[in-house]
Amino acid sequence: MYRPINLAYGKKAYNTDPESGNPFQSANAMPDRLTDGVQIDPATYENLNDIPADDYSALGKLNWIGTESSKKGNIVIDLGQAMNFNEIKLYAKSVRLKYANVWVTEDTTDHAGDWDNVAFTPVEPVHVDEKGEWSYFNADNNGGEDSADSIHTISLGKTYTSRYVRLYVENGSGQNKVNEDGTIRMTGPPRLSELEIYYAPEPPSGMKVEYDGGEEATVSWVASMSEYYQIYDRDERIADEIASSSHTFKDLDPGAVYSLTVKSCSETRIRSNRCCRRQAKP
Ligand SMILES: [Ca+2]
Repeated sequence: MYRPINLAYGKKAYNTDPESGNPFQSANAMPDRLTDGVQIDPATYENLNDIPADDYSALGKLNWIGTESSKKGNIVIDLGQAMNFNEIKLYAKSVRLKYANVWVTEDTTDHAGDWDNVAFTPVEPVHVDEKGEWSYFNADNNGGEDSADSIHTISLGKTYTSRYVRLYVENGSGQNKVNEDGTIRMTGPPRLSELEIYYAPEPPSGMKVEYDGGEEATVSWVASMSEYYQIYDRDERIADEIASSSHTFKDLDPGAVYSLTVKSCSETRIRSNRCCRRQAKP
C-alpha cells in the first residue's frame, strides 16, 4: 500500500530571488516557512494597500514573500538526495498566483545555497500562453482577494528525479508601491505559506481480461504506486477498495458489453486510465 507523502516537509529551502522588491519583501523572504508543515495562515489581512513600512510582521510570520520586483519569487528546495516526484502543491495567501515554472538538475553534490555552478534544466512545459511556457498557468488569476487562501497544484505530467527543485512563481497582478504617507501597497508579491512535493500514484497500465464464458471474468493490471484500485463500467463503479492488482467478477451478465476502467486511488489524488473494451461471450 502506498500513501503519497510530502517529500519537501522539513527540508532545507533557499530563497534565490534577486532582491529587487521592497525591504518588506526581503524581510519576509524566509524560505523555512515553505517547508515547516504549516500549510495555511489562519489570520486574514484585509487591507494590503497601506501596510506600515516599519512593521515587517504586519502580514504575519507564516508566509514566505517573493522579492523579485513586485510580483515574482524564486526558491530552491533541497530534498537531501535525488527523489522521484511528479506533483508540487503551493499554498498561497491571495488568489493571484498565475504562473509557475519548475527546474530540476542531475547534480546531487552539496552546494550549501550556492547555485551558480548548478546546471538546472526546465521541466517540460504543460501550459502555453502568449507570454511563454509554464509548468503551471491559471488564466483567471489576474486579481482578487488578498485575504483568501488558495491551493495550486502543479501536475508535471511525468515523473522527474532530482535532489534540488527550483521554482519560479509569479502573480497575475498587484503592486508593491510605496504610498505618499510611507506605507506600502503589498498586493503584488506572491505570498506562499507552504510548498509540498509529491510522487503521486501513476495510472495503472497493461490491463488484461481473462474470460472463458459464463459469469466469471478476471481483470488484472500492472500495479502502480497506489493505495487501492477501483474498477468502473463506464461511469458506474463496480468494484472498490481493491488492494491487489487483479479482481475476479463472479456475477457478470454473459450477454452484456462492459467498458472497463481501472483507477489508482490515494487520499489526495485519483487518476484514471481507460483501458480496454471487452465484449463478453454468450
Ligand atoms: Ca508553512
